[in-house]
Amino acid sequence: MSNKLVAGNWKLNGSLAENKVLLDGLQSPDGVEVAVCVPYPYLAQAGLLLKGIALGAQDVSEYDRGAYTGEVSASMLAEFGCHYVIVGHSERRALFAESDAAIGRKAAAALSGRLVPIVCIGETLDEREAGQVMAVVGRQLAAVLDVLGVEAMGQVVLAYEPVWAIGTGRSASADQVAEVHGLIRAWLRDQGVAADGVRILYGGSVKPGNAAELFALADVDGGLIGGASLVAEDFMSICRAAV
Ligand code: G2H
Repeated sequence: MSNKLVAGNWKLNGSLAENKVLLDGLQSPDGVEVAVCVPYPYLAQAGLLLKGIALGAQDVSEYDRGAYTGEVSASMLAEFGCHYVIVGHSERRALFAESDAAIGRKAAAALSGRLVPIVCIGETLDEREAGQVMAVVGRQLAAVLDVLGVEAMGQVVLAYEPVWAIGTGRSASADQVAEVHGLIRAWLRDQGVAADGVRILYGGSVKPGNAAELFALADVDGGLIGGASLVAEDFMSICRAAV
């Protein structure tokens, strides 16, 4: 497996002035790949200021061109220097009614536009308490696999983000993360995907204080970082924990 990947997800945060302070404070430590996924209007600014850090977006259209008001295509993101795009974040699933099938189509559109999709999967607290973690995660993965096929599925990055751990300050425990990441890798292998090459990130209240423990787990290949990616010192501390 290549170096771990630590990706910041700024969500709906930032301004030109705030971004400059944050971006000027980022450097990629040796031995880890760092990315930041910024709101669309800030792609150009981030592209200019980032050095040795990959650029990403937070969503992409399933369409490439045409009468789709408000949409942004993978080829447009690639023109702005994006390498990654987050697809199917739970906030998009829950607040913007994105279906499993649409997320599969977005992942395919990203790959067609030569972007690497970071596909988010994860269960709600009710689903976890009902013992349905892998039923839910497996259903979300299967929808993407259906669209991509086995070979392309090996090219995506996955982010396991239990919904109950997102932005709550309550990360999943190391045992919970280790169990689900292992099950995801086994699921991929069972489908014939080259599972060992798929990066599986953990996301959900990763902070400087818990990053090293989570990144040390066998099937954790990095992290998707929300709130803590908005403070350069915290984000850099998390990135160093992935070396
Ligand atoms: C999960 C994560 C980033 P946070 O959404 O995708 O956010 O680290 O704030 O929980």
